[in-house]
Amino acid sequence: MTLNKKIKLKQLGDRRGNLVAIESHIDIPFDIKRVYYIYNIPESTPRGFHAHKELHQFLICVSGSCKILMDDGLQKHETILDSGSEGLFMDGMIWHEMHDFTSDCVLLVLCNELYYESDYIRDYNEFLKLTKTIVK
Ligand code: T46
Repeated sequence: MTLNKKIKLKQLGDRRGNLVAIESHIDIPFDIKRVYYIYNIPESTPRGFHAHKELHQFLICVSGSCKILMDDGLQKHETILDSGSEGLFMDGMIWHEMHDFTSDCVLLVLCNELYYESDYIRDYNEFLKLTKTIVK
């Protein structure tokens, strides 16, 4: 299974600047139910360190850059998000960490579900145990 599910988004910009539109089931493979964004991250402050049981997300760095480390229990992959016209699709059961946020980073995240803390796995050993019960 590939962990690097980057999707290129169509740039609709012109000489007045950039514009990117994201439509459910056209540009990303789910209905958008929630949007959140992360910004103003202090230097050298990592975030994440969890997996979601079910949640599907699409992450776009609309300003600046950050690194995303993904781990499915078998393999790890790190990627850089640094473009407003490209996003990373992440389905459930991927342990992820975000590192090296630039001071101007704004990480926009689109989700297919509302916020449920019960969907988070915040303990890495518990995550590993659960991945062993799933046939990939
Ligand atoms: C993820 C990565 C990429 C809410 O109340 N509602 C929300 O929709 C979200 C996303 C968070 N929260 C609360 C939960 C915590 O008390 O906001 C607080 C900070 O969340 P957290 O520590 O989980 O933040 P990150 O940056 O570690 O993780 C976030 C998302 O929570 C997570 O789903 O995949 O970004």
